Amino acid sequence: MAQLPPPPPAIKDPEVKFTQLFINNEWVNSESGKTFPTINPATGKKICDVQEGDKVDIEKAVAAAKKAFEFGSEWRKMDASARGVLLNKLADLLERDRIYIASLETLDNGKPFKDSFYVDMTATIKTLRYYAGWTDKIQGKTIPVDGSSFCYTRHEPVGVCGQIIPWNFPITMVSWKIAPALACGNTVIVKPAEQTPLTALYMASLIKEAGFPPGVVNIVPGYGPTAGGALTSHPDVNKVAFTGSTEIGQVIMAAAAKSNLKRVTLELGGKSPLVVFKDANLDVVVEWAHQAIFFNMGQVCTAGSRTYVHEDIYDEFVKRAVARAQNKSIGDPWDAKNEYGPQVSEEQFNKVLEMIDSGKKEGAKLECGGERFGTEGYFIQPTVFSDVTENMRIGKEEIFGPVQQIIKFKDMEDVIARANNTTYGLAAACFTQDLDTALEFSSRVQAGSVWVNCYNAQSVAAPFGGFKMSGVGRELGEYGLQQYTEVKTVVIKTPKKL
Ligand code: TXE
Repeated sequence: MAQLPPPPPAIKDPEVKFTQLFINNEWVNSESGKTFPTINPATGKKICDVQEGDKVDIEKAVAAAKKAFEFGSEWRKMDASARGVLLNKLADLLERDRIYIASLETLDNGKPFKDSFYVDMTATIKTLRYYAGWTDKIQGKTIPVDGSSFCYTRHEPVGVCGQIIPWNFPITMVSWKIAPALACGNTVIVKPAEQTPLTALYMASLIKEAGFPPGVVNIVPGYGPTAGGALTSHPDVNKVAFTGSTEIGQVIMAAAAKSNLKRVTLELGGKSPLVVFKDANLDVVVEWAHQAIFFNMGQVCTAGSRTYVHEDIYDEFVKRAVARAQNKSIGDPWDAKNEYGPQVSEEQFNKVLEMIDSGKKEGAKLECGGERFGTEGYFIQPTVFSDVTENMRIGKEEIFGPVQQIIKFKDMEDVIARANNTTYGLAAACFTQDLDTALEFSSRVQAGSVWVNCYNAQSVAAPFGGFKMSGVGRELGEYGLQQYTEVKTVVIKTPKKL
């Protein structure tokens, strides 16, 4: 974990420039005239009102996206390499406005400015550039079928894609969704999370500035059951990509099945095990395990929220983990000395405090934290529980907050059985000096990503997604492209065997 230099000065009161719906490269009000407020979680005060998209607005956006996708349209005629140029141009514009966008993200989401600037913006820009490079490398095959025929495959865009994203990495999630979709030549309608719509809307202005044709990208803020629901059940939407809770993932898959069997990719929740074997180097592991759960105030789908520690080193690990959590600087997200800001919303704040309460009631040992921090905004003290077992709610449910659960284990058999005894399967990690232990754990654990002697080691070039109820399909990397193409087989009769 490299130490980053201090970020440049933030814009602490960034002007909100866009609050309307972005449809067909135009800014429009919602048909109903309704708006909804977006809140600064560091203060609990309203930032501004945003136009509230609903079914009829989604219908307009879908019509625009469908038109932009028609055969012979500007987008369909565009060379694949030119799509790459546009994606790179968008990345350039994000670089240009990086301080402003990172500031807007911190205002709307509450995450420390240094994280918005370094982590979120870096990931966003890299994702766009990575997929910009793929646009003219998406290739089919020629296949030696029997008989006198020439057979080849084309990897064609799926069509109109609905993309529904959460609030924990708002702008990064927009890039994860739109970059592979556009690289493959699709058109999209993005519905940002209602808690954090502002950076997605600003990005819409850059999409227009970059020169994407009208209707290729539409961004419609609104609530889940209304705007989101309309997108998932629309018959002209060919694919839906969603990141959010497992519960809503199931709703989305059902809506997709019922409407038109649209393609579905889901990136859902987790309860990821981080396993510390007894030969691990405690000097570094305590920090990895700490970051694994406390990064982004615990609001990470891959959060290492079950910390399994071998019984021989358990007490020492707990002591050090508690000392590290107590040492955390928390508060004003604009202040670069703070590692940690508020939870995103009052709802999430209450949910996390309720989970902490359940841990206390169900007999886990509260080592530190457990309460609200300060008197304004949605801050929660870094919280550590020891003596946690998987029959407690904090041992099995996703908390999505700054709450570390430390669980004791005996040996490989014990920890593998317990790590896998969950409906989730997003990520897992182990810390050990022994290669055989690392290899055995990596192959037996049921998770889409496994990290050895590190955590959250994600890269845009490597696939990401969940086993079991943590998701369907993979995002990022070359695998991420498969979710945005249909494979077409073309067979041409030839007069001779060629
Ligand atoms: O998620 P939702 P919420 C988990 C985390 C968190 C819990 C609830 O445990 O505490 O989910 O958070 C849209 N049809 N994650 O309520 O509801 C919604 O508007 C279509 C994990 O915020 O899943 C938003 O844009 N769309 C996660 C998005 O879905 C609907 C990140 C996510 O909201 C909809 C966030 C519907 N019926 C929360 N209902 C991760 N995997 O990283 C809601 N939405």
